[in-house]
Amino acid sequence: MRTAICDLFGIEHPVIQGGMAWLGTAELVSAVSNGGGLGIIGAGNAPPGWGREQIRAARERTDKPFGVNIMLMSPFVEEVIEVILEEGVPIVTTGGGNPGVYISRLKQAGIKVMPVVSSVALAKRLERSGADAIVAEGLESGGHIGETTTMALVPQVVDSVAVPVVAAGGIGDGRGLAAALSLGAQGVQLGTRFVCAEECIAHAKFKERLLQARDRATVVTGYSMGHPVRCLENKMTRQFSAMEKAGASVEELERFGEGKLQLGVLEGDMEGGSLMAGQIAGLIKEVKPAAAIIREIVAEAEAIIARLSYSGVIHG
Ligand code: TUI
Repeated sequence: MRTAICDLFGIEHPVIQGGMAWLGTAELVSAVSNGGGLGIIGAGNAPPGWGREQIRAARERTDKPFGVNIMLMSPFVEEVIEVILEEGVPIVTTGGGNPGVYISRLKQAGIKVMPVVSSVALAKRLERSGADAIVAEGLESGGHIGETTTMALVPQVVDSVAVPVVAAGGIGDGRGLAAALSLGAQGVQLGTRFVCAEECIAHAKFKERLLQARDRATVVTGYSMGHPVRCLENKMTRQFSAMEKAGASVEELERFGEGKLQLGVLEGDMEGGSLMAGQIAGLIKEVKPAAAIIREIVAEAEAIIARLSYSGVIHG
């Protein structure tokens, strides 16, 4: 399947892997890119040396394009950008903040920049700053989220910018891709579904939790800090919510949260760790190779589009 996003990034299918902290490693990224999608290294809060290692390891595993996600709340943003420039990474996505001040530097180096946003206002501002495309991410997503659903946000962003838009949040299969295209998006970004890729280094217990998850498995904590985060509900989210209810300060909450993501997703502590995941977790039924995930999503979307066209739903 070919869309404007495929031409922009030089990829075969308009399926992008979300830049997941600790899980967007060379193994997953190269598998997604080799499968015709776009793999994204998740720089997260990791020190810049980690990102450099992942970039080099991904290069050894694929000749296809891949990108790096800059998490703008990281203390290492400047250093991560230096690494990206030094290593000649062709594509950058951003999350968790406004990347406006960094865009011109990245663009001057010939890098394609695609910020992830959760509002129309920021999408418009970043298009003016030179963004090549925009990911419109709804509150169904895992991790740090905004306040608008994917269904409501995507068409509003599509109508507000001229650059291609990618839909994210609550998308896990070909029905989601077909829906996103119907909303005017040129592609999709998936995180949770790719956690259940064979090549993802997530702890086996986390993958198993995702396979067991139902529609209401996730909760959002962190509203009191102005920094809502969606995770699978567990002891850690219940403790976090209790602390928020008791009026804990932002510093206390930040201290409590430190290191919890690695503890959960890498070390497999299913109750003490943070298990960031989106609402689509309940849809995921098996672990399979990233390339198979992409192939199935695209085939399913193409079949849906053909069926709708044939029955006259689209071309009446
Ligand atoms: O960034 C994400 N999702 C994330 S980042 C993340 S990192 C992390 N968080 C806690 C502990 C450890 C690691 C986990 N999930 N999605 C993209 C996204 N960006 N969603 C919403 C936003 C956003 C929010 C505010 C973008 C811009 C923004 O701007 C505020 C401003 O300054 O205008």
